[in-house]
Amino acid sequence: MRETKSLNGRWYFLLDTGDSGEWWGEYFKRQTENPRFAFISGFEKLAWRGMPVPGCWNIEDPELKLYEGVAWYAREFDLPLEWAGKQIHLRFDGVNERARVWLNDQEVGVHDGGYTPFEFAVTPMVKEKGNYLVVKVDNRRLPDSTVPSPPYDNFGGIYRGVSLFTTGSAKLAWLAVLPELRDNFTEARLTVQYEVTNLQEQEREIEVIIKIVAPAGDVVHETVRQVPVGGGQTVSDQFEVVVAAPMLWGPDHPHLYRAEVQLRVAGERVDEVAKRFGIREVAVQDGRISLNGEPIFLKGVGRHDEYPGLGRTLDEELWQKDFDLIQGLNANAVRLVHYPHDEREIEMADERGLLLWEEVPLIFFPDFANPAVTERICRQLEELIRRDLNHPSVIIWGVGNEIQSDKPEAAACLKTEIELARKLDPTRLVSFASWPLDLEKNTPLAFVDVIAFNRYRGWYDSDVPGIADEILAYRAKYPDKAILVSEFGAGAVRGYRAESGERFSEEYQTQVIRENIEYMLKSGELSGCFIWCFADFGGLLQSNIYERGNNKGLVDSYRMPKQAYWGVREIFGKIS
Ligand code: ADA
Repeated sequence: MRETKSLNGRWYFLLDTGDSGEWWGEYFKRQTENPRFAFISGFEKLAWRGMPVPGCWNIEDPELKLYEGVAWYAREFDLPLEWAGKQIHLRFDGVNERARVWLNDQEVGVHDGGYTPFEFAVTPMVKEKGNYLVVKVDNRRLPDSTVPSPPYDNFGGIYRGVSLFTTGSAKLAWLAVLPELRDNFTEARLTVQYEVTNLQEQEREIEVIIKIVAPAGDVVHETVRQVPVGGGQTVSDQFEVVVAAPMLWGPDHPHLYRAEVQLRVAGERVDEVAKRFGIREVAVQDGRISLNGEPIFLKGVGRHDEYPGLGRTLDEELWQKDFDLIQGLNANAVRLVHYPHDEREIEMADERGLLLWEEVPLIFFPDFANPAVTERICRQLEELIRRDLNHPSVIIWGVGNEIQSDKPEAAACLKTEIELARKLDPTRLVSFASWPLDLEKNTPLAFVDVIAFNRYRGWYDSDVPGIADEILAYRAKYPDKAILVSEFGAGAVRGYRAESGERFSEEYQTQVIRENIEYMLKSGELSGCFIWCFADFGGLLQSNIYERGNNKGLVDSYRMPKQAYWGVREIFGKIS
């Protein structure tokens, strides 16, 4: 019953290198009583230009390739006639990195964090015709920033979709279904959590009808609850459902259940939402990751959400193609680096039975002495977990990458994040991709379920066979935790072939990956490994005569396989 109108397309765009746009806005407003006129004349005076939404400004204009700063987006829109009397909501799927939004000259709200969606209820300020929407986007690295300039590009802009949607007088604001398996997997207890928003001013009783629909389409459970909600308030509620003989989700059988929710007020249907979820158990048992009670070895790659000429604005076809290529490697797992990816990717992984590590953008050397860093990253972690709680493909929350976890302030941030992740989601594993630091000093490892470390033996470091002893050292210190190598690999220029095994040749890349996996497996203690990385990508860190960006991909940036792609396909094919 929700109706949607896309606001994607060509928007007005204006660079604001001096961050003076808000001053100009006030200035134009003083010149006219009519804010729309002020906005339009502002367009003309300031020479706005066009920009696609979704799109990354760094891609659309080569001169903006390295631009980190403020820019303005604006567009006009009318509402469909049949939306009269409905509640209207405005949704952004992703704006990097801070957004401030105005509709018809009224401030709608702000959002901080470049990779998670956000919504605003806009009914009081939206009109049938001639609405103007203005968004200030800022991707500067401010003191509380959690990502450095390298190792990947900071694509700015409204790079994921924008839309309007309708509801009736109440909205299902959120829904999560968390499974717990019992009695040797013959029974699932589902904790159904949800939030309902009353969009009217007076308190009302909202009837919530939730159906659980099995993969084959039969309704296995129905609950009706009466929830009193104050005017304009959001109320959370939860209850439990037992499902007998559940069809478990797994790589070979990605069965998906559905929770169908309907809200009614005085008998009238006011909102309706369906969310898919899976029933499966991921755990660490005897130092190994297990899925539905069976140990599973993660054969994975790290993947950036990036494509030449598109930046982070990929589409359905490209994601499907990437996942085809990844599954063609005989891989069963993907580490989605180094920030929350588009939710559509997660849905595809659910459908394909791929296992995911998702992570927040916390890298290298943020200023952990600044408490805003921990607050910001925790907010982003919470938004990611709330967005993806229902996706069975997600098995690990990654709370950081190569930060100085041997230093007290970074360690404290990780601890806070880990506690938050566990509180929000007791059903998944928590980890972070560590540097290979002194084991005694790397204290946050004590808090994770899965020890994960990035290690480039054969590339930045020597002694490939030493990876086995390194894994055993982690095992000796942490007998019960699972252990993963979260990054390893080597660079290669596609087409640069050298039998003699020179660095940056396709042969050398294949050899480094092959040897690393051989010695990792010799340790006998590993739960999986993620090759760095699936595809070549941009970024300033690596720039030399062989690469501009990072060419450790098994495929190049246009997804053309290198020799290592076929090598890994063979190696992964032999690991059960
Ligand atoms: C780090 C980082 C990756 C990648 C890698 C490399 O481990 O986590 O993002 O840049 O270095 O290729 O050197």
